[in-house]
Amino acid sequence: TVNIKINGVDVAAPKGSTILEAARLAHIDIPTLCYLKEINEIGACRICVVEVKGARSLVASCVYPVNEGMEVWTNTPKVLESRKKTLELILSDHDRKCLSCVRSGNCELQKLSKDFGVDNESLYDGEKNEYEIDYSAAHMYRDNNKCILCRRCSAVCEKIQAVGVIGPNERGFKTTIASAFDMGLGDTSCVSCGQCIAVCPTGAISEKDNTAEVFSAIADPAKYVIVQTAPSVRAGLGEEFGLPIGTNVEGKMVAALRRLGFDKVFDTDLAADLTIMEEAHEFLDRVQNGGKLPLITSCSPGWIKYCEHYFPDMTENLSSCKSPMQMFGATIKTYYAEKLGIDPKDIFSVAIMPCTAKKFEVGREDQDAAGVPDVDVSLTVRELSRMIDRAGINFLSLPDEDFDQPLGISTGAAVIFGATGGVMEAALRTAVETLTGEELANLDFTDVRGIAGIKEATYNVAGMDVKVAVASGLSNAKELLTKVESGEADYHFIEIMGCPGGCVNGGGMPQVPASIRNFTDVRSLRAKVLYDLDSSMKYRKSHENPAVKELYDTYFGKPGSHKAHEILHTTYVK
Ligand code: HC0
Repeated sequence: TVNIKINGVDVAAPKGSTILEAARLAHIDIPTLCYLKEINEIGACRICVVEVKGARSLVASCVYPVNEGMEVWTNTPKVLESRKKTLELILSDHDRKCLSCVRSGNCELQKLSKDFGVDNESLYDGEKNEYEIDYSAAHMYRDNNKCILCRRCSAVCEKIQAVGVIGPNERGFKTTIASAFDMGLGDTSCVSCGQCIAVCPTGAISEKDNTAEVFSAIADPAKYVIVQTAPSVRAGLGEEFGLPIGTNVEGKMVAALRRLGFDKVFDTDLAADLTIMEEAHEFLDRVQNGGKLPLITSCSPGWIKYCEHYFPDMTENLSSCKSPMQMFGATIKTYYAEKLGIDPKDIFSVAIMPCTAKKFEVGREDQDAAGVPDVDVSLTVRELSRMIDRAGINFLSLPDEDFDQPLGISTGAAVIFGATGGVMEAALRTAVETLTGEELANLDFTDVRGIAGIKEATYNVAGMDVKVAVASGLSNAKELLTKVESGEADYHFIEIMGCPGGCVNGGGMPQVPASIRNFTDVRSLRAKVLYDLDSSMKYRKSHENPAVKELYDTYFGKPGSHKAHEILHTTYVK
């Protein structure tokens, strides 16, 4: 350890710590703006400056390492004045329409301005840049008038997602975050993962808001409006209403959706079970009949788009299964429409997802089993919370309610889809029992759990060594697939999720400010909600789901049937 003094108090910090990290040990939060741990450590914005005895000027605490005997002051008038001035300078080229901003109330710039006593936002006004808003992408827009050039978005895009379609253009006062040649984002190979939205401190990047369409559909007496909710939504929605990260709000979420006026509130988890039935069948079929291996999961639309753009030769490895969201939508507009005697055109199908790429996915080709889109609108968790607020629903005081039946029945295997490794574990539970014909003694495949970017395991199943791998975050996917392409690795089955940690850390989840994100493992806290649910559920294997059995008995026949293929499977483009 290294012994230092912060504001006169002795602190022993691990060697190699930054002043920012050491200050946390002394119960002092130094404010940051550009700093994102392991993603953007550039010490550029100067909000985190502190005084260090003997240093010629204020230092950026996010990148400055501690040394034995160092003396640091985090809140002298000089420090506080410097932070205030930095904020005033940022605001001098910021559009400041805070009242109508999508981030009003959880904007990091707004909070810092208040904390540091900015009392004249226009103090340094002069020439101002004016930018057109970029609406060209299917899932989001970029408003550079609100961009503070922190580079958190471009760092996550390039380093974590290996996509790199946005970055700084021009120099000095003219610097903007944009795509090469100022192309619209929709014209680039952006994969719609939304990780840039998740890390943006201001309202410069946001999902396209589709809430008005949903309010209209609910108000239209001619529409039968059905909503489904993804596994991770229950593990994140509570944060929007002030609950701690890692709170399960499944019951209140269902109650809120019912009060918003949806005709049926169903669970995407049921379709996750259906996906496992189809995908496990596909896997066994490929193994037994010499099909293309490794089989790679296809439920994460950001990953699918990445594969199509960056690994086009591997699209044949992708499972032909639609994602659970799309399978659910397709089942609603075929099986359920028939059951209710409603024309699928009169059903409006809404999905609540922790994902922005799902907004792109709903419009993909070959996602319209009944001749109309399987899913009409996909909303992020943030949009759902906006709807709940707008409708005046007091979320925290709601009772816990259950999903509607029969399409609300699910299993533990399904709910863990939201965490990296969950789809693999769910598939193994079903594939192993199918292959061996015996009941598993232990359902927990712990080797594929946890937030490591790449996980590998080998399981001996009925005499065969099955090699599996799991990757989340697209730079990890790239690393894994590069090894597969070169022949360095030979797996049978791979799960890939576009976002690091899986859907629990999706681009459509509540935005967690850097002040929390830098010191808390948000992914694990949210994933724990799903694993706790799994271990408490009556059914923990997809093939045990009674609603899924009923669907096969009365409609699809068996996994991999012709009808299942027509409705539940899809194709890809190279
Ligand atoms: Fe996911 Fe899904 S698990 S992609 O991460 O497979 O978004 O939560 O809904 O479709 O089920 C997201 C989450 C889903 C789908 C499921 C899968």
